[in-house]
Amino acid sequence: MKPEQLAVYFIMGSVNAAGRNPIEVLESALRGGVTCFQLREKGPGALKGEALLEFATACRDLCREHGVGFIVNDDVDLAVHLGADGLHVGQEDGDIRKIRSRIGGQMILGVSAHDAGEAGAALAAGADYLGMGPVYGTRSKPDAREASGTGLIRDAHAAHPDLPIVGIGGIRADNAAPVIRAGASGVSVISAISHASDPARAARELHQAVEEAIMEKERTR
Ligand code: FQP
Ligand code: MG
Repeated sequence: MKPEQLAVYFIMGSVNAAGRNPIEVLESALRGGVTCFQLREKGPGALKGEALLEFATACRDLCREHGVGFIVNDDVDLAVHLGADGLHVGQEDGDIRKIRSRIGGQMILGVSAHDAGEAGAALAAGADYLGMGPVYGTRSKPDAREASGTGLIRDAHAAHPDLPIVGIGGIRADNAAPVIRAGASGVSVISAISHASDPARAARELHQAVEEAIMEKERTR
């Protein structure tokens, strides 16, 4: 995968849209310039069965229209069924090698990692990118670990410079730059876009912050 795809990585499920139509929130985020989307249908009120399939299909089609990667969280069967561009799994979601063999070599595989050891193991098992965090505090994931800051990204990037990393957890436009400086290719957000009064604008501001940080990094290299 191209690391640029991770620049502004939006994650959302139907329950994250702050009472609005989630498809409209996604549409707005895509218009604002998110570079990747993960469907994470999870928590109280999450869609299941036919309703999930219908919602997921609408998300996939919208992402396709905008030429943005569509990644499914956790659900291998759903990812395969929809012909998603990718799948994201965490350390508790099963054996990464087995998952890689189920989705085949073409589909993007993202893996959550919390230290350089998990990063190396994920790479060896076939991960295309890592999600690392929570960088700052988060309220979007009740079972999230303690905020880790940018140090873990720095360590994992130093150990595996060719493995793209996206930072996650409490990231907004005004605190995104240190994540990029630490070596991440992008930032991943749920609430910074899905709860924003203007999701397109929130996406645009994140995009600008990430682009500026990347250019700064290239200048000082
Ligand atoms: N990083 C990313 C990404 N996406 C995620 N969903 C996670 C980390 C968290 O399995 P996990 O993955 O630890 O928890 P959950 O399945 O509840 O999300 F890199 F894509 F930003
Ligand atoms: Mg998971």
